[in-house]
Amino acid sequence: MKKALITGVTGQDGSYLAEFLLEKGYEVHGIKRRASLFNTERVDHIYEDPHNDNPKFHLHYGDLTDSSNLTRILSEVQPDEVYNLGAQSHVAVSFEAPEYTADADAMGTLRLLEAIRFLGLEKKTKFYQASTSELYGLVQEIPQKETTPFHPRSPYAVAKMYAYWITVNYRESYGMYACNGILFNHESPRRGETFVTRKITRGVANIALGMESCLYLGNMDALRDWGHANDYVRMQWMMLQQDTAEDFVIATGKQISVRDFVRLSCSEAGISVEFSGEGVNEIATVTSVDSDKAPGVKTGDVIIKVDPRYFRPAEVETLLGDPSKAKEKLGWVPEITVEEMCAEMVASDLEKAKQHALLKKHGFSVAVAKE
Ligand code: NDP
Ligand code: GDR
Repeated sequence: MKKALITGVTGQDGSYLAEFLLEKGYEVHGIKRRASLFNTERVDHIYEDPHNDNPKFHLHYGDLTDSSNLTRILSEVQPDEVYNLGAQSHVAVSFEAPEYTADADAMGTLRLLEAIRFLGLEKKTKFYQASTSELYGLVQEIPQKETTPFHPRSPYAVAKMYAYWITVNYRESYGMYACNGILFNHESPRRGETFVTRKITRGVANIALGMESCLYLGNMDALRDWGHANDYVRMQWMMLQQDTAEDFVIATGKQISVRDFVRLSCSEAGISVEFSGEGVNEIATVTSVDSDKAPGVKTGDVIIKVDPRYFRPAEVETLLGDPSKAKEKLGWVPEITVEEMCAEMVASDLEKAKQHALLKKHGFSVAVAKE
């Protein structure tokens, strides 16, 4: 039985990857951070009581900023595969916490690689690094592929650039099977609530059911190549099953704007909107509504506004990936379209909003968290 160690197992990708590997018959170990509240919601459904016989899913307390902890876990687990998905992964937050972001995202990757080497696991343990389309930043070529030069535009992207190159360096220096998946944005109902797609599907669902009246967003012109996390974790595993380690771009090859993602989400919730105004004055007004689906909204309501606080000091305006190499060499193609993904996310958030609305109706106080 193969053993995998996943950093960031409590995150969006970590939870899908853990499910995927358990289905493949792996013994899966994940690193979770200590928090003052439970933070394992995304993996609770696969949690196994450690008192059970022969559990296949194990959680270890740890942190990418603590090399002694990483070395001990690696030494205990002796994994065949390490998936380094843990990171301070929010681009906007990286401008607020640049040093911590560098520590976790850049140095954390080095700590893991060095622990593998120090423990003499460099010929046994295959290493996957969660690299990102943010490396392309100020894009030098459209679409972006494995050979496109990098120009990172945030402390997050700069930290991830170090992680990218240190992974390449350990491959070249020590013959380690270490590779980078350069993944473009990927989303799901498990996406963190402050990333734009989930912020939109959750906001629109709450607005549809009258739990919120208006959603505030930043740059509506940003263009992204959005795929589904489930398609992308499959590729993370495929990258470690080759004879030789190589880096791959993972993307859909299609892009839409934040504004279009708003339109799609509204339409899934039974709301048609029209955008007017420009820049900070842009708004979306309801032009028609299916009141069975969206009883909390009426024609003429302004449900989207721009708040410059969500603008970034340096923005990545456009990203579009070319996944040809992944298709040709690994036979990988994404199976879920952005429209299908958006429908799944809106349906899931409508379900959550309905639960909140029901509690509210019956007199329970419901606080809806916001950033
Ligand atoms: P999430 O933000 O959902 O998950 C990040 C995970 O990392 C969480 O489990 C988090 O723990 C954990 N983590 C954060 N800081 C530390 C730390 N110091 N030590 C240990 N663990 C830590 O990200 P995604 O699942 O979306 O992304 C997975 C990886 O892929 C990340 O590295 C991200 O940068 C990268 N990536 C993501 C893309 C995307 O579109 N989703 C695209 C390209 C790359 P906790 O739950 O406690 O916060
Ligand atoms: P990104 O994702 O920065 O691409 O990083 P995010 O969803 O945060 O932003 C995408 C684009 O939408 C614009 N935007 C807003 N973003 C947020 N979060 N909130 C808003 O209100 C808002 N309004 C407009 C942003 O400016 C941006 O242009 C994600 C993360 O998962 C990274 O970890 C990963 O590496 C990259 O995707 C690929």
